[in-house]
Amino acid sequence: MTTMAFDIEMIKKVYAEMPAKVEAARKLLGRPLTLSEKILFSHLHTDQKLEGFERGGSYVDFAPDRVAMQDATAQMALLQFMQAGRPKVAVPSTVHCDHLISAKVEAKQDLQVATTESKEVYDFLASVSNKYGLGFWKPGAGIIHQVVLENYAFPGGMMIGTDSHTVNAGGLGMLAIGVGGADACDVMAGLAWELKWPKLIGIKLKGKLSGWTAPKDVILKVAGILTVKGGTGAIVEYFGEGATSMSCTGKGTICNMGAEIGATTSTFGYDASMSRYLTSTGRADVAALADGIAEHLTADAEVYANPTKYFDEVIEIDLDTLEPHLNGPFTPDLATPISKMKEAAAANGWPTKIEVGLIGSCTNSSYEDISRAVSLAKQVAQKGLTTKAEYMITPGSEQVRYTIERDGFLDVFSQIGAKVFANACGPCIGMWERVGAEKKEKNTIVHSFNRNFAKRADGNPNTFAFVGSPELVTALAIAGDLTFNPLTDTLTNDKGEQVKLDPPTGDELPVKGFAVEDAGFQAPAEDGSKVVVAVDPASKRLQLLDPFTAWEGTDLKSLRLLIKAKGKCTTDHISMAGPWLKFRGHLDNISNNLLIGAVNFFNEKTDNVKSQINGNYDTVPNTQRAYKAAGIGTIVVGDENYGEGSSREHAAMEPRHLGVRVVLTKSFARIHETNLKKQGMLALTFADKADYEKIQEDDSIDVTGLTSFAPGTPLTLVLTHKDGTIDTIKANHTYNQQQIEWFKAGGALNIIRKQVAG
Ligand code: MIC
Ligand code: SF4
Repeated sequence: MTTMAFDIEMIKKVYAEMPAKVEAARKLLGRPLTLSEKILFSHLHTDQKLEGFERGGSYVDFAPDRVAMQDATAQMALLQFMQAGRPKVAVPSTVHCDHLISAKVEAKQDLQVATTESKEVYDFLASVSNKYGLGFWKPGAGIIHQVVLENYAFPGGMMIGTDSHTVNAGGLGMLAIGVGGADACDVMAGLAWELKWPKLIGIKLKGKLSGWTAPKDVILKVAGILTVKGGTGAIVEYFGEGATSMSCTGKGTICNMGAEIGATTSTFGYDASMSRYLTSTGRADVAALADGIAEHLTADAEVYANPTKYFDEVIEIDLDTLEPHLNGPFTPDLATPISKMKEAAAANGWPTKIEVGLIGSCTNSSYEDISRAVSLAKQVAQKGLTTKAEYMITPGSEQVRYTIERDGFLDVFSQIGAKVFANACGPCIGMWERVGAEKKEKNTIVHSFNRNFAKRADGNPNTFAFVGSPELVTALAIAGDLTFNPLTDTLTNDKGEQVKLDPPTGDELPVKGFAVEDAGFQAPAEDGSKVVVAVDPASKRLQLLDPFTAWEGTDLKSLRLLIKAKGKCTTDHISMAGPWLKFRGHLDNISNNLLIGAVNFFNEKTDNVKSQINGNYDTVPNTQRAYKAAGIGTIVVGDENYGEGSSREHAAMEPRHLGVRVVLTKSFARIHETNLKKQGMLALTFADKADYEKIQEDDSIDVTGLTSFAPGTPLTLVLTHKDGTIDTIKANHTYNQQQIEWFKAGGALNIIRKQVAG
């Protein structure tokens, strides 16, 4: 464990400048400030003028303090960074190897397989890190967001990360925001990072958590209230007695899963729980610095006393009465309190036998989580029970894994037949070699992860996945029954008696402190100029990037409809993970998964669309490749919240690479919309959502108004239908002047390249 925090000088500088910046903003606005505003205002880029920015309106340039990337997105981010022509990253940055490790047998063996299979990619990431001055966390070190929380996050800081769950660091009072690799590339290259000034949602946590209710239940409840798009464009700031009485890692869980409501990020004000966590993870120095400016690391008192005056929306949740929840299946916002599960499962025909319970992941693998789950696992032997479902654990970091092994928790889990997988994403991202999944049987699993979109964990579209706290998942795995309510129901033990599980208990932090032998960190070379980064031109996994072509300078004529996607179309539907993760560094190869999960509106099938070249139905990638070969541009049409979920910019680069010109939807998820713009695509929304119905399968579509493309001016789409009739519709966009330049140049990277060359 480190005895001094990484990048302490940078933290000192942020703290030294923060009070004056906060004061200037308070003076300008003439009112008390929320925590989110304090952090935003104290991270304006030096070229950004201080103004009273319009929430949900102004585009503002920021200077984040650090960048984090995980292996599945870092490849593309760093391939782009290598084109920027800089010798070193401009801000502290790290790479974390966590997404490419399969969960099959057990940690050690699985890790060995991964390091062999993905050697080329790991070597690439390690050498790029070494060359350009990035910290490198080896496979097995842990999941990015846990490692960041344990080592890098600090109250009042601002960071970006190429993963939607970067927001986890809000648990330590940061503004941590998920972005695509192109955004990370900008910041690492020393450029400003642009974000629309967010709206602010305040969530007051009344009362205190107790018994079966866990931090996870707060965010499961919030997701039920706000839905998967209710947080779009907003920062969520939590406060109240329930917030300060909760552990720092519990706050992390809440912020982490805030990605599932589309929020830009979530955060909590600095408090004693954060100080305890910093100290326990070897950063007493950061805690001391934070204590020194504590008043600036939380909102002004008037804000939390009168939240409706300062937030755009305020939600109150009473933790004293909050029930444990299960969210799902197939979407993280379908929230059911455990007491209602029996009814809900019966009404919806959800299979109630639980096959597998899985705990861990980046959002729920803290020492506290594990210790509370262990308190339930212990009761299995004590009360003469048997665990009915399979049970699996993916620890979030080597530090946590080592410590829970030392403290005997892994032994307890092994007594209930648990499998411990590598400290990695594993089943959460479809890297789960689940026996029998290929049979596509209808079945139910429960897990403490974030996402439960169709096919996500095991590739089986008939797996009904429900999200719950690690405690509830453990109780349900013991019972083997989705409708079991541990608060009221009993289980039959080996003597035939009816027994109840005692509510979970645990330790917020290890009493004996954290320990670890090899945390898995590799520091970069002081001078990386001599380090050579080699990419084999014959590689199937890595491919250097060619610049995309610039806009041709005219309106787009006779685009063909590639697909009109029906209903939910997440980034998992657009660019599936799991088996495809291995191609994340090779744009052409990964493009073979383009939109294979999206449902075609016209035949309700996935990966089956009509080609207007020959009238035949084929897969989406084949059809699009044929259009590309014929030089025909295409358009993708989508429903609400298109591109929900991940930050993976592959979901924007693949259509760009294969010749899609426009993505037209009812609405977008934030990160995906930015990713499309960055890659030089047109991301448009229906001015009238009902026009979605006007798009027909054989349409030829013109996009006009591009020669006078300007902020705030809608574009016009002319739909020529097969029978010769024409519909003219309006499409809105959110491009500002700079983003229009990206479109014209054929992508933001082309502009950076030019700046470097010139
Ligand atoms: C996810 O949870 O969906 C992922 C996999 O971590 C993604 C990143 C990726 O696709 O590589 C995310 O959340 O951004
Ligand atoms: Fe990994 Fe899952 Fe967390 Fe994404 S949500 S970073 S896949 S553990």
